[in-house]
Amino acid sequence: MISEGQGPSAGRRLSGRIVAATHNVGKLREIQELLGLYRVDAIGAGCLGLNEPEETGFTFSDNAVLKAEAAARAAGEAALADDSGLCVAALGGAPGVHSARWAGEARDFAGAMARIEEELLSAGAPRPWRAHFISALALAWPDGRTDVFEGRVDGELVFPPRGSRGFGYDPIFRPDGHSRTFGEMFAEEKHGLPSDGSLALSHRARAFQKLARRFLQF
Ligand code: ITT
Repeated sequence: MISEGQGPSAGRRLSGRIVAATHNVGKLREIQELLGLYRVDAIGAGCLGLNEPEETGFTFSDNAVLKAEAAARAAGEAALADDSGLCVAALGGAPGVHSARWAGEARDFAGAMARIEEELLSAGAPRPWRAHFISALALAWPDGRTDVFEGRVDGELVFPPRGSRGFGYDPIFRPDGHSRTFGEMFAEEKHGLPSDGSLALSHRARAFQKLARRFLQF
């Protein structure tokens, strides 16, 4: 049963440890940082020897659910998956759910970022080049229930890429209201989680805030 962040959840709390259903080390680090704030440990799917399921969904949520449920079934414990990507307005939302695929087997994100710039230039897209990141977090419980939370952050693309922090497309994404790219920010700045509960910065931290409100406590 999939719940879009609503419905009966009385008494459910995440604590102790959870499987992070990802093989992406940059993402795993961010998930560990976010859950660590609540003293929950996240163990990567790779460390447990879990396979990477094929991402056959058409939406971020579909793929997040597919990954979380496969890991929860295989591990017999709660699993959290993130499906995310960069959507470029002038490219009709590409690379979107294909963000990882644009970097190929070699995970060549320099090449993927260069391809985005080339496609924008050859389309004659007027600047600023608007884009957003989306993160869908799916939390699959061992009893078959799955909860999904989405976060989004809007901004502009900058070329050449700036900064070497973060991962993936971070060096070309400058979130609205900021002068630096995600690639130039330290992890805490990219998460941008305020202590007063107001809106976080990154797409992943925004999705995580919704999850935390439901299932985590200090
Ligand atoms: P898993 O499926 O194992 O989690 P993946 O890298 O294949 O790893 P996705 O299918 O969700 O993950 O692909 C999302 C891609 O979008 C990811 O590889 C990054 O390149 C990019 N991306 C997502 N979030 C990002 C972020 O916060 N900063 C930079 N790039 C990001």
